[in-house]
Amino acid sequence: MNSTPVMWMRGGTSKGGYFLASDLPQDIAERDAFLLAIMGSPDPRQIDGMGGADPLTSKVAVVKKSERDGIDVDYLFLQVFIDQAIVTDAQNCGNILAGIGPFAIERGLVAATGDETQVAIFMENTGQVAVATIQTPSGVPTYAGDAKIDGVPGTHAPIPLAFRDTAGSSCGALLPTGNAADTIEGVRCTLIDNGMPCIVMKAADLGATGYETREELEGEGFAAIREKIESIRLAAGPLMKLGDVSAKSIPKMFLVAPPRAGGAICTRSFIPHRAHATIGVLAAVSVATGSLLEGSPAHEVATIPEGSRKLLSVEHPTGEMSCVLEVDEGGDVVSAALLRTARKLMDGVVFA
Ligand code: NQM
Repeated sequence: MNSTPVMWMRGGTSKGGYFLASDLPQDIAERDAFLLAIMGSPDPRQIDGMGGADPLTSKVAVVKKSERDGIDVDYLFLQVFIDQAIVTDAQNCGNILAGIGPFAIERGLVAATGDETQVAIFMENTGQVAVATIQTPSGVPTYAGDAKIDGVPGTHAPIPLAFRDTAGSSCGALLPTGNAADTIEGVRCTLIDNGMPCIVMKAADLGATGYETREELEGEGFAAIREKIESIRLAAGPLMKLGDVSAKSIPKMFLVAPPRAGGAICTRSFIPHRAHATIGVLAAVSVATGSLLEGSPAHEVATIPEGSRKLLSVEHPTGEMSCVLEVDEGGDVVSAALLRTARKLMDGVVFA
């Protein structure tokens, strides 16, 4: 296969190619070879392809009409590595998820139902469901609007995302070790999965402030801390029931610190080797959930609002992401809601 239809979209603070499943090779090895070629991987600059030499812009969504009860479309997320010939479905992506509803309507998989259209999306990577609400004032998605998300210039149409029962998406349990805190390589960590497997540590315990810029996190001065973070990640993989994670993009690594812009907690994340410019969606849900757990490192630095419906502003390098968590009587998080935006950038044909 040499070319195929694609829509290139920004989803939240990420960007990638959105394909109909029927437009890609059904054989997985063939599909992955095609996706590596169109992105220009492996090559640190991805100069011969569409990828932006950043894990946040080397992403793919594969979408099809769903045959599941009550579900509109099935969404498979694929991370295309930049400098290695790896395409992985081992992680989900809540930012790219923001573009799935508009893409599904644009491609005729879902009919618009009025000014707003709800799209129920089965996330194939983790077997869970998200509901996106898309603005469809004249029967087609509109991307223009007043919603602002940090990390994206300007304002766009709001796309609220709602999740239920995301605990244990990849690790089988919210806390795969059963503990709010474990000590790995001498550092207290929470190993948690409320939609995205994450390891949460206090920045101070690693000799960081937790307020560094993305450039500082990726700079020479942070190399020793990055090395320590990677050895914690490799040790934690099997404890999180993820096996050998040396060639996987999970778990994601978080340094947390007290909020300093009126939020609930301040975060810096590695995904897992490059620093995130903002924060992942399901990663934010997982870290926010971790901050509610007594005895966790995140709880020690977080400012948690009262009540069963908690608005947690998760600070990140370029602003914040607001997560609304619903907590049941036992203190367990049962649902999460976040605001994203998306934008159609290009609709055409891509060449391998
Ligand atoms: O955690 C990047 C992103 C993500 C993931 C990554 C995400 C999520 O921001 O749901 O959105 O962690 O690789 O696109």
